[in-house]
Amino acid sequence: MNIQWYPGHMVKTKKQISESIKLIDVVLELLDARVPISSKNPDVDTLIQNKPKIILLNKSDLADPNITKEWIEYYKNKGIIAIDIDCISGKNMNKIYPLIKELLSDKIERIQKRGIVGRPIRALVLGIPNVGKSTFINKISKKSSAQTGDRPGVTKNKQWIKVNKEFELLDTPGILWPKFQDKKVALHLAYVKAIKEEILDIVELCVKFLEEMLHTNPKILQERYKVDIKNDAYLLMEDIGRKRGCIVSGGDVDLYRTANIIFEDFRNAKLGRISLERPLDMDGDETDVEVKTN
Ligand SMILES: Nc1nc2c(ncn2[C@@H]2O[C@H](COP(=O)(O)OP(=O)(O)O)[C@@H](O)[C@H]2O)c(=O)[nH]1
Ligand SMILES: [Mg+2]
Repeated sequence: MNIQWYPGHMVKTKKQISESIKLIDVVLELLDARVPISSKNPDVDTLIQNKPKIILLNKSDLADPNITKEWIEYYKNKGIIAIDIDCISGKNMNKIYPLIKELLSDKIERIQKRGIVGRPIRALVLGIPNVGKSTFINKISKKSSAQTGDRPGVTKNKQWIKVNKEFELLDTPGILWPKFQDKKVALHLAYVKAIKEEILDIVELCVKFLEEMLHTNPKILQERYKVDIKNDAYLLMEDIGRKRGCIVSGGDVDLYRTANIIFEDFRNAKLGRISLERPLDMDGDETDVEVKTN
């Protein structure tokens, strides 16, 4: 199975991001809390140069909360601020601006000393496709529009979205393509649907997913699908399909339907809150996205 991206997009998007970087004070890097290694674009830190950054571990509602804690601790030890959020419920959304203020306290003080008033802090949201950039921007701005909407005389600049009177977001987030250093990164991104399924063989993908689950979380499969655990992921998938009534005429298992059911379950946390990557899977430093293969 070969998964490829289109490098043409990357050149354009990198240029856009470099141009946006000049306008902003802080970068909000969205990662998928279930796959913080794979959902990180390794070029981010070069692209953003020395701009302060906060990592937002999004979709934390789908991730294992204990592993998310490990990640926050991991970043903290590296001097990087990270926070778990969930753009559906809005969890921790109100902590973001206070964190930014803390991170930029020196800069804010400098600006104030120069007597400049009303200069908002401006942020850029960055992340790979499907990590939740649009949902994040909608959520954080909607929440605050109620607070700021009744203030007259606020000139609206289309390019910026007001979060509060001191804080704005660039309305077009930076889309970064993930980088596939190894096959596991590509697979993890496909499992969380960061890669379009049309370019993948979903049955083959599901066999891989079950192999990984057999390795890390076999009980979950047993409990959810009431199947006996066996080492052969393909046979296991057939069992799951049979249990779920995914049978075509002639009695064969409809593996395509089975794969769809299993991925739906995983992506909606019906298999529980599962994180596929932990800090101890990290090889090297934060900018290195290699995932250790089993
Ligand atoms: N469960 C869950 N789903 C989320 C969260 N944030 C975004 N999503 C979903 O992820 C999908 C992609 O989100 P979108 O904002 O379009 O991603 P973008 O491509 O980065 O702009 C959508 O179906 C969102 O509803 C979250 O925190 N939790
Ligand atoms: Mg979007």
